[in-house]
Amino acid sequence: MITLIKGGTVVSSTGRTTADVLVDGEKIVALISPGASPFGSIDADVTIDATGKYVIPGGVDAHTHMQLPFGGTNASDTFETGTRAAAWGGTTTIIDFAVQRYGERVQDGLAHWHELAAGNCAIDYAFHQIIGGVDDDALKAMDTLVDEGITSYKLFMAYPGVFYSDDAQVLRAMQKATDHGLLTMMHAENGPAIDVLAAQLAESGKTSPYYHGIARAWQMEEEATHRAIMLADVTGAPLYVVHVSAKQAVEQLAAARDRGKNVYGETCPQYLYLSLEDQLGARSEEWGDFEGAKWVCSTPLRSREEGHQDAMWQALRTNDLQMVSTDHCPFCMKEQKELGKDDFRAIPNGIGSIEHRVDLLYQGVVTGQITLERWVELIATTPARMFGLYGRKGVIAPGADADIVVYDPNGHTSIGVGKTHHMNMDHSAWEGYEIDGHVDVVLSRGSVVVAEGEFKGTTGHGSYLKRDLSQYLV
Ligand code: DUC
Ligand code: ZN
Ligand code: ZN
Repeated sequence: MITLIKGGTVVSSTGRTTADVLVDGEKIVALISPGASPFGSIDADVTIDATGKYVIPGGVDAHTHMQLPFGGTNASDTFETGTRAAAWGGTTTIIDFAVQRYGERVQDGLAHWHELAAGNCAIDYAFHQIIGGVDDDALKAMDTLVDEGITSYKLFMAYPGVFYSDDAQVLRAMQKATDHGLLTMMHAENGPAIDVLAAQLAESGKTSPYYHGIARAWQMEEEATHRAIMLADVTGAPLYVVHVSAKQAVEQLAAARDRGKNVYGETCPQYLYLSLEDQLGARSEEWGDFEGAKWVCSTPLRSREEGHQDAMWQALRTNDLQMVSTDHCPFCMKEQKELGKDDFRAIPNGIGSIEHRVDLLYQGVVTGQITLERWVELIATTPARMFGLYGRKGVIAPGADADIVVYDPNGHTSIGVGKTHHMNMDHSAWEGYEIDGHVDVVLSRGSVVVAEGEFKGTTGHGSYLKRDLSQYLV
């Protein structure tokens, strides 16, 4: 089956060009300059007119949590609903987190994650491994992760009693990671200190969602980021800090990078657009000031007055942060977020954004915060390179998988007013956002999965991707 995407502006992380993109089956086979086809006229089975539009590699969201067990419930998107929503939003690959908790075997956690995902995904998927209980057995299991196609794993310096690793455990895991070229991903917040602050706030009657962010002060993120960098340095492990939200944490990463350390960081749309002040002011008829629960996530939203959001944009420009993932971890307000109605500590942590990441980041192009090329780099190319998928994903080039988005810069997308999104949530954290731009057509391995305002994909089309080592190892 031959597909031709005609007349668009093909945008890569390094430039843009007017070209037709020729797809044979699941692969891109050529980029053809206008009037320069070496194949003569092409008799395509499917022709997609991209005139006036951008043709970009499908988004790679390297941080999602489908069905994550958290706070006595599970993230509300399944692999089926979450990957379908991803496709709607121009994301064609996710890297989700297989879970191991203390006392569980890593192999069992991973096998369970394969069971949840296999046959249910609309787009391709890969896994990182959460190691939520570093013990001898878990360390031994890390020896075989690369063979499973899992070349990165996540530790938590937060959530004591759930996923938490103390410094000794972090150190031992990082030592093991250096043996195998695994990339260490770190949730960098000082969990034990946060839990004390959170308990003190709750005991003094400060129980609304806003206090989640007060307890998880930026100092807790800066301190843990610094500690993670030092532990990584001592072990020689490369480090990737997830969901960076505090400008002081970025300063720690930038300072380490300036010293030549192999450290990286991502931020998420919520830390670019939403603030602690927004959360304090959130009210609705249905939920009163509990409305702010829709924005309870960790790391938390930060103060706009303190300039954290501007600092995240700046770091994306200066490459002190290298990419943008969602940390997609949706919970409904009813029966899920409302578990913490009387105590913010019981609100399941997470925001659903998988459908909106490509659009939300494109607003950075519209407002002049980032270039068109940097947009592609942040949402597709660097995630693919960082997590061992580049060549197949993250690029429009001969030999790559035909994961392609036709993006209309003159289109418009209204988010979340009523049920306008496709994530399995009863609300949207992005309600009211008006987007300049629109995801028009999405291809996943050569198959059209979104076009003409319709989902045309199939559950089960998505394949498991065994990943190579990160290209950022030195
Ligand atoms: N942060 C969240 O907001 N949700 C899931 C886990 C995490 O670290
Ligand atoms: Zn985390
Ligand atoms: Zn996460």
